Amino acid sequence: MTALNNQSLPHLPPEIVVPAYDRSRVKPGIAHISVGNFHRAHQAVYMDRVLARPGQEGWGILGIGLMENPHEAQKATDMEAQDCLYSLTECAPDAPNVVRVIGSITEYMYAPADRVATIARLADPAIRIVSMTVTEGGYYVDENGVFPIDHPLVAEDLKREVPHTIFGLLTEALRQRRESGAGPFTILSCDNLPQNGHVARAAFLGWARARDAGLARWIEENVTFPCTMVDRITPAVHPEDVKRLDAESGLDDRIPVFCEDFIQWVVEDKFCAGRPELDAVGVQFTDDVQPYEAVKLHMLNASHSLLGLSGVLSGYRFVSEIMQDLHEVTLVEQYLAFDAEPLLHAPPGMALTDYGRRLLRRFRNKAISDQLLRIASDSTSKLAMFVRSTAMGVIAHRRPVERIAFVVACYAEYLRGHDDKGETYAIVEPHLTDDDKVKAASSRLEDALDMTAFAGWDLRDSSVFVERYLALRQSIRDRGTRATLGQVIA
Ligand code: CS2
Repeated sequence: MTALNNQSLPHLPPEIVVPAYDRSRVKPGIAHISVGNFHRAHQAVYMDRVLARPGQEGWGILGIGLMENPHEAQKATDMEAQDCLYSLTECAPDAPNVVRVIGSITEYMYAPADRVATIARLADPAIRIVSMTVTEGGYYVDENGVFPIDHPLVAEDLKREVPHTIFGLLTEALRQRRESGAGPFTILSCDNLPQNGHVARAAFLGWARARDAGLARWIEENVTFPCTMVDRITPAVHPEDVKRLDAESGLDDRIPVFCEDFIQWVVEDKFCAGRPELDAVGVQFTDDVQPYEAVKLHMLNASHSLLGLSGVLSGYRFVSEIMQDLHEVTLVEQYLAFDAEPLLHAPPGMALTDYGRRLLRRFRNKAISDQLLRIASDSTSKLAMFVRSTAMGVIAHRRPVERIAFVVACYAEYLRGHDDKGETYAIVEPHLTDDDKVKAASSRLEDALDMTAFAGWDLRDSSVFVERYLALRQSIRDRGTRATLGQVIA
């Protein structure tokens, strides 16, 4: 096994693709908050392509770990041990896997180790973009676009002199930049949220206003928040995947990542402090990201949620398995054709039916075999982003509520933590409140409609919906998820 670091890089076997540039000349111009697998398989890949272009060496990435936990601390140690290099295995359905070493992250900081130093680094004028992947629930903005300054985590952090949250860290860095004359940086959300730039803006301005109204005004006038649509299926990496990927690559990589071969990034061209030449490496720039993001979230991510929740309950654990089940595939096809697509406007040059067909092909890719539990995780936040507007549209247009009622019922049942066969699984729901837990467990099944996940969906206003939801949820309990699904797609 070959170690992976700057020294070994020139000596790796020729079948491994390595950075086509001199990393020692690269300096960070982007700071990325929360360097998860998705960032490493997506934005870092585009930046790896950019850095191979002349004159772009000021656009390396400074990775920043924000969450204070042993997993994040370990990630920082591993990144350091490997000079921030890692392997990415790209899996096409019909061709051998391609292993690339990605070199675009050139520095890494674990913020909890020294928050003051992290803020100072973000205040350095060399940093011109701060991007982030903090998950769907990481912005705290509610269904009315309001940032809740009385949320316990936010309220606690607002009192700290040196804040811990992303909102505090970036706002303090912006304060220093304003004072030093370094000017603003662009705040670039790379999370799966409708209008992610607007949501990020609401969150950061909400925080700043609560802290310092003058600074908030400066941020409002100077900082830009482009909207983006990001897409690449990137499974979780469990210890057994590390072993498998390393055996395949021959590298002793502690932090390998794997993903599908497809990649897409659509970005609003609104960068207040300059940007790298991403347009030269496949990123689409547009004035209006909304139609792209709506199609992606309401077709791809919503299909994922349908498969994840119903699949886990039916006893499946992998997307490649579930795609062999015609009932599940039909559920997705019907949802796309009858629920999601009629409410969407395709972006120029895109046909929704083709997009849907391509999606199913991507899901069938056996070479990646994504985990359904990864997809189902944090449905508390995800359903609002992926399913809410379709659900409300279907109900408002008085169309059949069958599939919407089914996914709502599946979510409530999934929270019970065991599938049709009685197998238990770990529920990862960081945004589920104690009150949600009580409602999910209540014997009055309609109580679940008042959980956080469904805030603002107005589900109770539709008696047709409520009736179907109650019947399907009861049927999942009595007859099992798969039998109930048979009824839903009939
Ligand atoms: C998935 C996404 O987590 C989820 O719910 O739907 O992570 C999905 O794989 C990516 O958005 C694909 O771009």
